[in-house]
Amino acid sequence: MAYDKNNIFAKILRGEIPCNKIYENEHTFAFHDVNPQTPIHALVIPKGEYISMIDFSENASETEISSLFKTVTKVARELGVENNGYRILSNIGDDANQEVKHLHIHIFGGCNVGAMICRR
Ligand code: DGP
Repeated sequence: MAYDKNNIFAKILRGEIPCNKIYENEHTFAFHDVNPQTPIHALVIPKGEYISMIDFSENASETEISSLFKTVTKVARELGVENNGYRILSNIGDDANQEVKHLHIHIFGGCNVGAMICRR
């Protein structure tokens, strides 16, 4: 599958769609999820064109990879969820119902986020 430059997060990165930005640096961008599932629900994405964690881990530079994970930790701290805890999650592909085909890591917090997997 080729990266779709018109996915919603690519448009956010280009400033074509507004978002509630939390933080950015050379390689990463963080913003609030438009449809929060918990009191704190943030998204951290690489600025590079990576579809999922598979693409990212195989093709991103070491700097991009470390930057993404350091940003997750930084954003969680800035949002005040570090002490009580939070969950990070990344949906990869169809069985995970990945809606936006640009790698993103969800940060859920601000409450007890419940069981690890909700089976339906
Ligand atoms: P996933 O199912 O893991 O691909 O989650 C995609 C998330 O992206 C979902 O929680 C809603 C969020 N989202 C979709 N469109 C927008 C948008 O335009 N702005 C923001 N901030 N979040 C969005």
